[in-house]
Amino acid sequence: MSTFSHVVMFVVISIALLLPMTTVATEYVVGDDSGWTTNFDYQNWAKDKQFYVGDTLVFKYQAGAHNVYKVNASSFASCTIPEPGTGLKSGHDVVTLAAPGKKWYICGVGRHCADLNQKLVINVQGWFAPAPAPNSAIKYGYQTFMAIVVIILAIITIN
Ligand SMILES: *[C@@H]1O[C@H](CO)[C@@H](O)[C@H](O)[C@H]1NC(C)=O
Ligand SMILES: [Cu+2]
Repeated sequence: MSTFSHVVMFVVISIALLLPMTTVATEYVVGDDSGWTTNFDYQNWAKDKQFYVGDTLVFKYQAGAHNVYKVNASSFASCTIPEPGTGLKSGHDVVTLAAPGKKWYICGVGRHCADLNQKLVINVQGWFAPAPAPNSAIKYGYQTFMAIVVIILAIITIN
């Protein structure tokens, strides 16, 4: 295998891996125009969305009025924040969904979580997660396509 084909393969693989992050990652403003607030149904907001690794959540609110704590399932159920003061509180908190799986977020102010429903749970899918919903077909198709291209290139360059 020549140095040239090594370089070509490196470039193609790099583009294949980086492109989805830059061009297909989706930014979700939690609650859309309502932002991060009390008495909003975040489960209803999340239910039709497909969250993927690399997507971002933006929690928008008036700084001081709310905050954002990433918690586990049991803390989510009981509305218990971890160490006070460790949450996000800028009023424009951007969270990158770095790993697949369930993610739980609650507001740690007063009883906003316990009494006023200010809590969000989402399920983040990896790029090769099985059975994507129809509206994620483009993202999923791209990854599959690039995986095939990389495999074919690898086979060609090895010979
Ligand atoms: C959930 O988080 C709380 C607070 O950080 C911690 O005390 C608890 O052990 C965790 N529970 C599980 C099941 O990980
Ligand atoms: Cu709040």
